[in-house]
Amino acid sequence: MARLDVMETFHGIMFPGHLHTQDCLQLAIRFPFQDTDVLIASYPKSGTTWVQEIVTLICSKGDPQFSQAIPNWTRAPWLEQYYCAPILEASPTSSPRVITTHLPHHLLGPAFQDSKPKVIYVSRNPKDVLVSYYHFHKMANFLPEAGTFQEFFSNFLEGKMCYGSWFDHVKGWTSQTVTMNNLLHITYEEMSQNLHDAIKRISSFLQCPLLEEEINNCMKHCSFSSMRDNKMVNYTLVPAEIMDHSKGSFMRKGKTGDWKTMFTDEQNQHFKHVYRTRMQDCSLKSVWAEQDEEECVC
Ligand code: PPS
Repeated sequence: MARLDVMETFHGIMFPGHLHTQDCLQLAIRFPFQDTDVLIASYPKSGTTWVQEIVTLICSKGDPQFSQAIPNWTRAPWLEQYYCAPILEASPTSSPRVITTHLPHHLLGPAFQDSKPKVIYVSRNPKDVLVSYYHFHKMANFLPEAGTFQEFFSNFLEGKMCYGSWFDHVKGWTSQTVTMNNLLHITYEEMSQNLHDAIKRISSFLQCPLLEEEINNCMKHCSFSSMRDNKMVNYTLVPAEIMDHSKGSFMRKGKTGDWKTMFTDEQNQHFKHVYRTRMQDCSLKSVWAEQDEEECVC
């Protein structure tokens, strides 16, 4: 399926036609989850692939054999992408199914009515999401043209992005932590600051406790450098006409605070203003404190 120039609009949200059809999006929002499923949910560029790797490694007690042999999109397929159903049909029934999604909660929530999969929601400082997404648009030929950074910046704040608005996505999923005891919210920043504790938190949520040595093995194999060199996760297996590897790397920098290399002071002030306004009804307002500036994103 090429459809590199096609965009599908579903419930008012744009999805790349290369990976999504109206039919597979419809199927996704009615997906019959099982209580044993593990669902990784995120807005793009928030640390999705990192959590896929962590969950794979936790399930194999730190042994990298599986994560180094099977591409991440096969071991943790995106629910809304057209190839998901056949992959899940072929997957073994003994281990938990690991499924990924970028769908917003308001679209996927109804699918949880009859089941309680374990949901891990990963979020990231939106300024770093914006910068990472901007660079990804330059290499991913299935996404619209990035335009100038200023144009991309404005589109991001207005929610004119594939997979919709960052604000709606994060508010929609994290507001569920109050009622859904099967939802773990973790941030990219927590994983960056203390990967050991993040792995421990995820493994205990998955009820898969690990020995110290197993945690250390997980840490080793999901470090930025290990993942950058693992072709099952660094997207170099994707042909150049789909991802132009001469224009960038999927495993780009893997840092927190990289927005500072791109944002002007004016953009930063504008971002903070929009963030404050859009997040005023959200308790997450001050999660992304900028340690080096001792300044809060809001
Ligand atoms: S996607 O396209 O939505 O699946 O992208 P996603 O995986 O959510 O986000 C990609 C960014 O995550 C970074 N990344 C990591 N950072 C630190 N450590 C590890 N192990 C790691 N794995 C992935 C990746 O580099 C992208 O961020 P940027 O800022 O672009 O480098």
